[in-house]
Amino acid sequence: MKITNARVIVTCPGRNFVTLKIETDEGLHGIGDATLNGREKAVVAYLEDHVIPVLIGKEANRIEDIWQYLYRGAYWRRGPVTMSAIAAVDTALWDIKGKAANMPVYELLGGASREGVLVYGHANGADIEETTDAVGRYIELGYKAIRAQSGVPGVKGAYGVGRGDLYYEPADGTLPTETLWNTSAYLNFAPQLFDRLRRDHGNEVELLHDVHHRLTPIEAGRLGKSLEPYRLFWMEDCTPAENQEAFKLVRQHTVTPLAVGEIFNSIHDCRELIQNQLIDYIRTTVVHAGGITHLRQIAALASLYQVRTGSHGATDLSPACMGAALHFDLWVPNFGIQEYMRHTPETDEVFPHSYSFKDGYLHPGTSPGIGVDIDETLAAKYPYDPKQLPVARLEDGTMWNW
Ligand code: CS2
Ligand code: MG
Repeated sequence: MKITNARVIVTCPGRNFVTLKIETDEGLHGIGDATLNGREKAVVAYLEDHVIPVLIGKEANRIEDIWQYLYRGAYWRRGPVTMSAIAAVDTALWDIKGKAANMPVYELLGGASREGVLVYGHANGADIEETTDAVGRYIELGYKAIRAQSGVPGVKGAYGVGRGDLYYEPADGTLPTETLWNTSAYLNFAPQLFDRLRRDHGNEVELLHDVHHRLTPIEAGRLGKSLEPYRLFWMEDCTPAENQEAFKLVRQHTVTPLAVGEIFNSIHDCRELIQNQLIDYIRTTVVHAGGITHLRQIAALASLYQVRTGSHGATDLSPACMGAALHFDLWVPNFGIQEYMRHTPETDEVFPHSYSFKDGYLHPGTSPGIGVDIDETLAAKYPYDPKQLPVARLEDGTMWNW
């Protein structure tokens, strides 16, 4: 089965998505997500200029060889743009292989290891009152695990206070919006938030929190310690991870479980974190970390150190990524949790899919392949709308991590 055609589809049904569609001489096609929030066109160019020309004529069955060709064969390795492009090819080829075998991708990987995929959604609000109400609404929807973010008194533009209840959209301007950050105010406030959430909602619901790279390692250690009484499922991205050793300092000071990895694109970004057991959950995703083929390697390494998966699944990852992720999650032995921010009804229409949510769990469905397709006619009705992620500064003007 040869690859006869491949093309990139850019659509904006509520937000921008980049999708690669690969077609074969046997009439089967597959799709893969290539969306990199705020950098969409860079991946489009990489795919169109450097990837698609070498795909035409290749054997669609040879997923591993094509992965190696695109990764090892290219002199310039790794990085979010390259790895998102490779991920899109990889996902589309797994989709095709599943369709050719008439099996859902989780069967090709080794079969289901569980009945459903535990997911968490985002509850957020401008203050504690709004956030606790939002957590209550998620509990009513059946969620067993909920990420809670709140505006911080005195901080203009705390991370994670999104627009809309079920979707999450931080990319909001043609130029980056400037937000302000105040670490002291945040560190004083965060324990108050979780104290209130435990008092209002009890101990059964799993609570998660995203620090979004805002703290230094010692500050992160202090936050983790101060949140211990509220038994978080995890504290995410507590400090930037370019220096993997930084997490040693955090780990020394707290037993709050640590999650990191949504911006990683390779096993080398997390190898030391995993091998030194500095984290509990690895958040690499199908779309930004080289597809199912590479995610499988990361998960295998993680399994040796009792690190479990907790893949990124914000609204800016398309349904094609979510579908592929759910096949992976249903199979992977060391599964932890899957992030699940919903898509708008317009997006769901553009990407018809077989996955479904019930009682806090998602299931990928049993359709052959990844169980997600793209309606190209509908997609064409939503033209690309350039949007950038915000930036953050300290109150004195110093650039900070968003
Ligand atoms: C966030 C992301 O979901 C998360 O944990 O950190 O939503 C992130 O802000 C966006 O995906 C950026 O595009
Ligand atoms: Mg995050």
